[in-house]
Amino acid sequence: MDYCVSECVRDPKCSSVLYNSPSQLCKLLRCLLIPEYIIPDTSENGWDYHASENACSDGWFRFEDHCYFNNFTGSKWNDAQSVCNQHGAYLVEINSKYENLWLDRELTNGFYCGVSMWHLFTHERNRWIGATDIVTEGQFLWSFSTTKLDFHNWRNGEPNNRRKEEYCAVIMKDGQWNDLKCFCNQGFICEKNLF
Ligand SMILES: [Ca+2]
Ligand SMILES: [Ca+2]
Repeated sequence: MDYCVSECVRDPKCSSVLYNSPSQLCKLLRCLLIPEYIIPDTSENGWDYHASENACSDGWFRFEDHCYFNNFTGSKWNDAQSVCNQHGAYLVEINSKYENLWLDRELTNGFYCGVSMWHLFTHERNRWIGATDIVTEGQFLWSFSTTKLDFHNWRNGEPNNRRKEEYCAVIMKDGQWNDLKCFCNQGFICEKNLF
């Protein structure tokens, strides 16, 4: 277990570990497991669990120095922003292809700590992100930072402002972005600083 924990300390993306003493298998995880998400196999088959001190709080995923929360159930874009604010966070602002890739792999494809969580999905796999052009059509801004997009990953032909009523952006299940009507219900991703 000590070896496993020190591996986690060395890895900036590691938040917790699962260690199996019979097989000496060590799994580094990118978030803290919350009890109801721990897969049934783990504790029963000799797996020990250890949480890092430099981890995001329960249910939040760590990527570099930020923590992310994945909402499955769906809200309007404004309500999603409010929920994030209540947690001291904001709708995710995706600043690089690495952040986009990580979000796609960890949060939009149904994995939690690298474990498939499809059974928990109650909503389609779009996630609201913090980009909107509600202020000036065609000029997307990050709503929390009020800055122009420093990175984008629009799907071909997007943003298309379909029917002239699409002002809020989602990241889709393939990691590409689309603009949608802000008042439709979508899942969303909150982001905040780890430290
Ligand atoms: Ca970010
Ligand atoms: Ca669109």
